[in-house]
Amino acid sequence: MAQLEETRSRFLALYDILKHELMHDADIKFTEEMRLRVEEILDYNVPRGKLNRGLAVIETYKALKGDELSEEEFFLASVLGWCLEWLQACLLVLDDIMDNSQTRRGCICWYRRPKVGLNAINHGILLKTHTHRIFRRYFREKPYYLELTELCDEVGYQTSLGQMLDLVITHEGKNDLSKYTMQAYRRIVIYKTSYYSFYLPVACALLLSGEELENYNGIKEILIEMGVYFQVQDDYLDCFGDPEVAGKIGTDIEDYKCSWLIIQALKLADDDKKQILYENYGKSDPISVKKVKSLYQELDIQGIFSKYEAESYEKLLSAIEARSSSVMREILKALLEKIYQRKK
Ligand code: DMA
Ligand code: MG
Ligand code: MG
Ligand code: MG
Repeated sequence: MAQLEETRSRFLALYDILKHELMHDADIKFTEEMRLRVEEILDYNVPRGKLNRGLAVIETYKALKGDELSEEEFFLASVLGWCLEWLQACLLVLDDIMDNSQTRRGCICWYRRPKVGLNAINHGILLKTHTHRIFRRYFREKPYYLELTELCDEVGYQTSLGQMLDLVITHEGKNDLSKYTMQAYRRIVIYKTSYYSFYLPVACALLLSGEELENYNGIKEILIEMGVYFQVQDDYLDCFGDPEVAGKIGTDIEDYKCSWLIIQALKLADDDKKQILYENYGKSDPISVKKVKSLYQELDIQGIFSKYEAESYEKLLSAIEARSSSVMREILKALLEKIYQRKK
């Protein structure tokens, strides 16, 4: 644990360097005002999260090397880790606008800040372009540069499609809640969450180690399933988590989201209860939201989630144990342990 804390603080220290470089980019004629604005956008949105994805690049790379990293290796893995955190910042800034969210990481959402509003759309794009800029600066000469940029483009594309699906099905669900099936759900969350949250950090570490991604398709499947489990937890916490701990106030019921919880509730509800769901799901008034939550409680959705959580954990663990490489088993287990029974 102490080692992880040390990694985290070394990782955090590099944030300031990357930020400074972006703010003093010789190719751009920055004014002091521009610099300050960029700094404000970055400080608010990039380094204040759990940093799971960024740290996963370093931890995975370390495990693949089987040895302590040199200064140079740690630095490069951290730069790559920060690129994933920059990407995450971009996705969250935009996601909060689309989901009409109130808070993120314990503070008001960026787009709700004074003088931000829909400028946040451009800030999201800016954050994404920063990742390209950092890549170019640090990885251009590396043999894996092309693969790395193509990987990130691919995963960015998949995530956008996932977000598109998330919003499209929400629209369809408004007319017909029966569109909310586990099959539809899996498609959405694999695209919107699994690829960028679980596959991407590990794939980045593999490329950094000089590995070919095509040799790791079995690992990819496990990471995708881990992402599904992670998003089910996210949906659970949206309704039953503590906003103080999670740092965000749930909006899934109000937003008519195809959440894991509503899918389970629809499966269990009799006609009367279904009627209540049809009448109250997707409404923003607190009474309707409360009715949906009470119904979840009546149907013991919390109990069903606990069972799902235990089963998913066991399933993932046995898929991991079945891998032949002990290094890969350790990497995957570490990722799973980090999210098992998470509260934020
Ligand atoms: C998150 O889905 C997906 C992306 C790509 C950010 P979500 O809206 O459930 O996330 P959150 O609960 O963090 O707003
Ligand atoms: Mg959201
Ligand atoms: Mg969303
Ligand atoms: Mg959510």
